Amino acid sequence: MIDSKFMQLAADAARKGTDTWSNPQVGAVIVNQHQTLAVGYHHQYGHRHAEIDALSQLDEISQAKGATMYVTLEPCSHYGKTPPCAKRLAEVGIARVVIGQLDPNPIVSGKGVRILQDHGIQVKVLNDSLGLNVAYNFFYQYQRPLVTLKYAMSLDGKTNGPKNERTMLTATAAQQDVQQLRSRQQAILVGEHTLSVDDPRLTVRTSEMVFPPIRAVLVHHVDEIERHRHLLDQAAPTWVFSETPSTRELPVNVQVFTDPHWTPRGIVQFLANKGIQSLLVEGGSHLQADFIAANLVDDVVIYVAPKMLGGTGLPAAIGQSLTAQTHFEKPTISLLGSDVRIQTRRV
Ligand code: AOF
Ligand code: ZN
Repeated sequence: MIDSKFMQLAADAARKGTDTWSNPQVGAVIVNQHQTLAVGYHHQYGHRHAEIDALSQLDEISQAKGATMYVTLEPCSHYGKTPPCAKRLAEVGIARVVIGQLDPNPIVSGKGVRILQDHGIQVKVLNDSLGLNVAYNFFYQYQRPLVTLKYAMSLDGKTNGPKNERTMLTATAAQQDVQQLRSRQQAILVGEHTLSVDDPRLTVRTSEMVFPPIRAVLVHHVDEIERHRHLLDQAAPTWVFSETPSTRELPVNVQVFTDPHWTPRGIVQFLANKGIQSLLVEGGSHLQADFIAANLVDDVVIYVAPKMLGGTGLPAAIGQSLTAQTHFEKPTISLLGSDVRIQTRRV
């Protein structure tokens, strides 16, 4: 009971790390005699780990002696960008470590706990679901990014008006929510039709990110990108999945990956090899349908705007038929202004 209370505090701290890229969000709390002495978290990719951040919040490092650390993820055992946290906790005399979940990353997994125990530290693993690092956990379990499908539609199921022009369906609150959703992704993918109709910027504009999601676009010919100059700016990396190689020099943040037959599975496998843990598929309808048909949709976030478009507007996810229905969990539904947000995960 007491343990889960302090773990919640650590989890709340973890969520403050909004720019951790492929690293997990981790929080740590140092407690002695039921008193919280320090709270820390992993602020940004490449920065110190949560445990070290918490230690640095102590008035005196000697306060760590005999204390309990609550940490949402197993302390690391490896010399990475920083030395192993498990060793540091032993050095400063932490007596007990309560861990939210074991680290699925094979460079750590179980080894952190062993170091702690070898140094006589008492270890307890709660295995409570803290809801942290969903994509990180998924990536190490399935060796591919977690794919989220997102679209906004009208009450009559259309994503665009009949004239093939950009149709703003949702209002401010839902648009802000999309920014949040984007900020939690490592890559955002759109197809050529969406590029030409919506000309999306594919950036996070609500917060400054050092590691913004990669803007990934699937096009027939690489030159298509030239018509969307903002994708060539420095705001984020741009990865172009094209059938043809580039014939001219592109800015350094733009990379072209050529394959005459890119498929959803091919793209997902390619991203997995690059260590990408999360992918948001934003559109359009045909690309979404291809991901559904390939059974590559893990999460969906759908916004329904209280409007009718009628006529011949493009419906959501239209394309190949499925051989079997894909089932999703009971959805979470919320109201954002006048728009309905539906989120669910594959069963
Ligand atoms: C973090 N933050 O607070 C903890 C992590 O690339 P490195 O050297 O920073 O190591 C990243 C790995 O360290 C990560 O995959 C996870 O296994 C472990 N723990 N990482 O970024 C933290 N505690
Ligand atoms: Zn560490």
